[in-house]
Amino acid sequence: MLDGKKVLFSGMQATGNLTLGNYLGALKNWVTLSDEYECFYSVVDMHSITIRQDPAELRRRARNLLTLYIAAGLDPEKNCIYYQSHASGHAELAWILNCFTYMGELNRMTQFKDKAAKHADNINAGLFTYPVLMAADILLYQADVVPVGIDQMQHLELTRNIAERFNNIYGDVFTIPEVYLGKVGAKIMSLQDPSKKMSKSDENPNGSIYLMDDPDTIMRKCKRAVTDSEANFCYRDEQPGLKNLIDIYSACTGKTPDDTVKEFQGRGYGEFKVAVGEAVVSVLRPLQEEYARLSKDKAYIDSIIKANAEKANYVSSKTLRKVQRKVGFPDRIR
Ligand code: ATP
Ligand code: LTN
Repeated sequence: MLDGKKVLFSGMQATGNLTLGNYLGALKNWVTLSDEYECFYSVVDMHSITIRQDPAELRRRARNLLTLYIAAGLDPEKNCIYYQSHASGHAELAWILNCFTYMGELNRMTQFKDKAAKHADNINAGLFTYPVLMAADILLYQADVVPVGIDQMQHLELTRNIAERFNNIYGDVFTIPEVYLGKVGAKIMSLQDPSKKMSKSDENPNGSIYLMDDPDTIMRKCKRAVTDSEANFCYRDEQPGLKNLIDIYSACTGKTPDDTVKEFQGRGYGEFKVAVGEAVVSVLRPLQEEYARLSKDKAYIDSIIKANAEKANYVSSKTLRKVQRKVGFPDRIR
């Protein structure tokens, strides 16, 4: 609890251009939940360097992402929107938690296996302990809830295990966080290969809709989306391409998949794809306009970065000091 409200933590990496999957699976839920919780939304730039980055590019993308959080509708006066690297407690707690995490646990992480296979020339220790830094992010703010897409469930489970292990030894230090998955949109698939999740690091740009794509591009990608030849309008796993489009349409319009099936039953896939494109365009247009406006206001964004870094440090240092005492680090002399 913070100021009488439950705490929410989530973050995204500033690697690549955000996709509709990131928006529907994560960002959109963040906005919905932001009134109810005391929220911390981090641009997790420390996680980004587990993959080699161009420094200027990383700085630029991190700022763009932070601006995008605000453009998506998160009020930075109410929500703590900040860079992970501006709050030193993340790294300090991660070190301590590393000492409470087993190699065997980290070895089981599927994201590590995927990323290690993709970047075989740079399988660094940071990539391996990535989930521990993520656990530190969450536990540092005593988060009750963490909204993420399905792909992050395994990391959340590990976070809970580490927290419970620590609490069993030292007493109730950490809040055990719950995952929050949206009803639709928790796993948006590639438009070109519906067996793969839509991902910002996909080499095929036609598989993903990027949040900054213009309306023509969005429409073209939707029209070209891979579907089946059954021409039978059903919401089922055997028709993954169509199912994905139904998820996208439903998440963008606020309808349920059942309602969407009823609405388009007996109409052609072609007509449905146009409706999907229109629904996506109308969700993204206000976001793009707000982003363009905010990007020009350097002084405002700078003031948010400064104020929220202070808030993040203030809140997180409380947990950090408590943990340091528990594990036996000497008290500071004032
Ligand atoms: P990368 O391709 O660089 O691994 P990514 O597109 O998978 O990136 P992340 O930065 O790992 O994105 O994820 C940010 C947030 O978006 C997370 O909460 C994640 O669960 C969610 N997310 C990512 N891809 C999807 C998707 N296809 N559908 C729903 N949610 C997603
Ligand atoms: N690992 C996440 C990003 C992330 C995160 C977090 C999400 C880092 N720290 C804490 C939620 C809470 C990802 O790759 N999407």
